[in-house]
Amino acid sequence: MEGLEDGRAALRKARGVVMFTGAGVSAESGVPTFRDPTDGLWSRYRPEELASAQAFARDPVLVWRWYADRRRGIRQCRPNPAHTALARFLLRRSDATLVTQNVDGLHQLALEEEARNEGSPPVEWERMLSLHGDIFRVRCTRCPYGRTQREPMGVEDEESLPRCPDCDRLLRPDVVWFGEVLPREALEGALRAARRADICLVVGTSAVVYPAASIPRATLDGGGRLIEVNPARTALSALADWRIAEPAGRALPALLDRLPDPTEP
Ligand code: BJW
Ligand code: ZN
Repeated sequence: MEGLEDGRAALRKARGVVMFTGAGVSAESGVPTFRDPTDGLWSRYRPEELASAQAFARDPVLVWRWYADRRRGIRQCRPNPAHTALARFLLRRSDATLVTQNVDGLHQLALEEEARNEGSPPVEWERMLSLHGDIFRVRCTRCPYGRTQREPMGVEDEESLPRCPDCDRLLRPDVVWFGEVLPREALEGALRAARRADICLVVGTSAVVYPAASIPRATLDGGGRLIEVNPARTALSALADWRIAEPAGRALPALLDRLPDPTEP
């Protein structure tokens, strides 16, 4: 794997590592990406046509059916070797931060499982940051009501749309749509960690959606370097110091496993 040995050497020496992930890290778990070609049910829509408040206002049944389908699919999915390698690295390296754009919860699941296997305490919240929300949470479109809801939802028509138990308005997925602001503390924490990091490891993202895509750029601005893991070239490839053009589930265990912790004597 080209870039692998140099990438490992750079990670071994680095102080401060940010791992920035997108949909590609979950592809080998069976979660569809947003912009790779597919022939699935939803392939004729672009994400902008479904993931926005305007789309929801226009056709809440269509948007909720998309989310209900995705929730059903993701519920069957398990973390893959890429999630596990990232979780182990995060547990072993106190100078590492994981920043994800994904809403599928698979990083969190892998982290819980690895922490349990290794008998480690959970990582501090500021080292596992989700920028685009959680597909298994719902919140009210009007009042502060919100909760985690993992059970399947059957959405067929207007009448079956989920409604707020407090004010009866429509509930929506607790995710960040186009035109909406990202959770402030998570975005600020991610940018702060990225500016300080020697290395940003970018995995499975097309890096076209902002402000998330400014995270690897913050590492470059701070004088750090990029490692990209992605079978396809992206908006960031020309800026990467090392590129590993392989699926994440193959590349990440080879890149991250058994790296000594430079912060330990
Ligand atoms: C593999 C693999 C394997 C496959 N291994 N790899 C600056 C410039 C231009 C535009 C803007 C800008 N700033 C803001 C904007 C507007 C907009 C934006 O960025 N638009 C661009 C698309 C043009 N941004 C926003 O609106 C954001 N909000 C905002 O800016 O607020 C401020 C504001 C408020 C009010 C007015 C004005 C400004 C919000 C963006 C929210 C994005 N939300 C979504 C949906 C989340 C909920 C849900 O899941 O439904 O987030 S869209 C979708 O894209 C989702 C993803 O997190 C995000 C990124 O996608 P990702 O993860 O990169 O996936 P793909 O499919 O694109 O790529 C997959 C990659 O994996 C590919 O490269 C494959 O090759 C690779 N791969 N298999 C490794 N096995
Ligand atoms: Zn409400």
